[in-house]
Amino acid sequence: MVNFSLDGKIALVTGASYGIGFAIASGLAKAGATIVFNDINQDAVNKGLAAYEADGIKAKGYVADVTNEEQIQAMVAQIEKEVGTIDILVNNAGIIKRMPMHEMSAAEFRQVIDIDLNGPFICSKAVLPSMMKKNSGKIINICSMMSELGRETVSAYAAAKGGLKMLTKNIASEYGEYNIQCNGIGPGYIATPQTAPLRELQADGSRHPFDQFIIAKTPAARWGNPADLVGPAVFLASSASDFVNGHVLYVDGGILAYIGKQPK
Ligand code: NAP
Ligand code: GCO
Repeated sequence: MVNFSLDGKIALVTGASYGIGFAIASGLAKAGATIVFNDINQDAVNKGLAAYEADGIKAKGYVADVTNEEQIQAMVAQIEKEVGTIDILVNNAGIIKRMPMHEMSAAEFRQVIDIDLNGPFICSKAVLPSMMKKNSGKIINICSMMSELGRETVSAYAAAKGGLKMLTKNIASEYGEYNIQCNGIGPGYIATPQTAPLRELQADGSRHPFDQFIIAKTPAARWGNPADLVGPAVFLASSASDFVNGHVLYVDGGILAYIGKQPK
C-alpha cells in the first residue's frame, strides 16, 4: 500500500515564516508531520507562528541564521530536546540578488552563495548524525530553474542553485546506505515576495515585461503558487519515495520542456 502519511514525523523547514517554506510546512503538517521552522529574527518567527496558528497548525519557531553553523547546531540540539529528532529537513531559506555580474561585488556574490548553498550544507550536516543513527531520513533541497538555466543578472543565484543540485546528488550518494533520501524540488516561477519585483504593474497599469515573458515561457501560461509545491514535497518527505534518491523534481508548469512560443 502506498503511504503518503507523515504521522509521527518531525519536519524542520528553514526560512518558513511565509512564502514557499510556509506553504510546504503547512502541507507537511496537514499530512501529519509536526512542524518546526526557523527564521533570522524574532519578528519574522512571530509572524510565522501567527500564520501557522491562523491555519490551525501547531508549529514551533526558532531564531537561527542558516549561515551560522554554531546557531544551527544549537537549534537542532534544542529541537531534539524539546520536540524530538528531525525526520525531514527542507532546506528552503534562500535569497536572490538581481544585478549584472560585472557590477556585483565579491561580498554580494558570497552572501548569496552563503545563504543558498552553504546554508543547506550547514543544516544538512546538523541533522545527518541523528538520521544515520535512526537509519532513516529525508532531506529536500529547494533548487530552482537556475539549477539548470542561466539568465541575465542572477549569476550568484544560478551558481548557488546549480551547486545545490550537485550537493543533493552528493548527499544521496554518500548517505543512501543509511536509508536517507536527499532530493530537490525545482520550482518554476512562483508568486512570492521574492519574485514580486518581477510582477509589479507598470506606471501605465500594464503588466511587467518579465511577467509577460514568464507567461509566454510557461506551457501552463501562469505563474506557480506556493501550493503547487505541496504535493511534490509530501511525496518526497513520505515513505512513498523511499527508493527515489538524488533527483530534482521540477515543478515548473513545463518551462524546462518547452522551446518557447513560435513567432506568429
Ligand atoms: P521568500 O519569500 O523571500 O522567503 C525566503 C525565506 O527565507 C524568508 O522567510 C527569509 O526570511 C528566509 N531567509 C533568508 N535568509 C535566511 C537566513 N540566512 N537564515 C534563515 N532564513 C533566511 O522566498 P520564496 O520565494 O518563498 O523562496 C523560498 C525558496 O525557494 C528559496 O530558496 C528560493 O530561492 C526558492 N525558489 C523560489 C522561487 C520563486 O519563484 N519564488 C523559485 C524557485 C526557487 P526573511 O524574510 O526574514 O529574510
Ligand atoms: C529570477 C527569479 C528566479 C526564480 C526561481 C526560478 O530572477 O529569475 O527570481 O530565479 O525565483 O528561482 O526557479
